[in-house]
Amino acid sequence: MSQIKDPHHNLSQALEQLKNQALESFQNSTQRQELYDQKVRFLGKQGLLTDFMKKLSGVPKEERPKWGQLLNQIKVQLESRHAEVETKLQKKELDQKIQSEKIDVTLPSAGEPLGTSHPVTLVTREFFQIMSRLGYSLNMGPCIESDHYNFQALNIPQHHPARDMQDTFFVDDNLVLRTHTSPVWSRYLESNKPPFRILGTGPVFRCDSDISHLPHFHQFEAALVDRKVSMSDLKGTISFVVREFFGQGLQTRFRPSFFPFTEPSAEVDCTCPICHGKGCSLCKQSGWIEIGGCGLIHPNVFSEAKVSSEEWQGFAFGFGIERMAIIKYGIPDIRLFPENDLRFLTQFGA
Ligand code: 2U9
Repeated sequence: MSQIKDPHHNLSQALEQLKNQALESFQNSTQRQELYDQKVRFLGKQGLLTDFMKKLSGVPKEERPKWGQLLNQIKVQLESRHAEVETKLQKKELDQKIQSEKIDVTLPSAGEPLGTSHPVTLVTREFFQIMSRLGYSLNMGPCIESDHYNFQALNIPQHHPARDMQDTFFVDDNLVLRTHTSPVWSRYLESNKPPFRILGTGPVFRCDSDISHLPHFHQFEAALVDRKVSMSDLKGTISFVVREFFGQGLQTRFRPSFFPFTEPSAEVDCTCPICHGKGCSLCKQSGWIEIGGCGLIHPNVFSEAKVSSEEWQGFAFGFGIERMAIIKYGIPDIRLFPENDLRFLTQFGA
């Protein structure tokens, strides 16, 4: 202010005071809002510095540029202090935020609930474990299967009435969604030499849906091919598997039946694992429950795969996985399986 001489001494004193007051207000602001209010108060369009400029109308014309320059310097000085304090307050705010949101990464997690295995997986796994102890190994095949492997190679030629029994989903004239896991067999027989013991399992598809049927369900099949295989080998194996799976002491019985790929064929019942033969709602008071089908492999299946049925015989049996789970776990409705409702799924083992 030394360059401003009297007679405007009062004016320059007032300006100095205004500047110091503004610097102090900025400096003392503890919140960004407070700082902003002070900026408006001093530097705003209707602020004290603008007011001051208006007072310069009383200053002689030749001195006005000096005053203009001085006011500008003060404005720059105030803006720079304001920016400094604002940066400081911003940092303080950020530090406070970081402090309040601080996460202790060393704390133990709240924990995610563990998933459980689907009952279809549990049953498949258990059958697999039982059968692998008897020397069987698993073979997989495609879900979209050719007419040849799904039907023809299993003694179900064109126009055979058994094709109607299977409620097939057709992909095109030659491809179907496999209606059973037996095509695994027709493929295996073609390129492997007996003797062997093989399992086939996985999803199968049938155009059928009601309280006891799903259009997409799972089968588990086993077949053994060797010399001098008889029905008694088959019955012994199934009885063993049923007892291992449902519990010791259960009886099995075989009712004559028909499947195109086995001859003779039988349906398999076991004493109801719930009431042990006394009669209950699951077995419809009969004491017996149907669990699957079986038979000795039909000679036509062997000849389709160019295997001599004179030299080799075999047995095969199949279970519906969902049906096994319904019986074992007392599941009331087959439609629960594909729904993926956690209230259902979490009732089963890990
Ligand atoms: C070959 C020859 C024969 C597999 C067999 C059954 C009987 C059977 C059903 C049980 C319930 C299917 O899910 S289900 O509806 N399966 O009744 N399956 S014999 O027979 C074969 C397999 C392969 C080479």
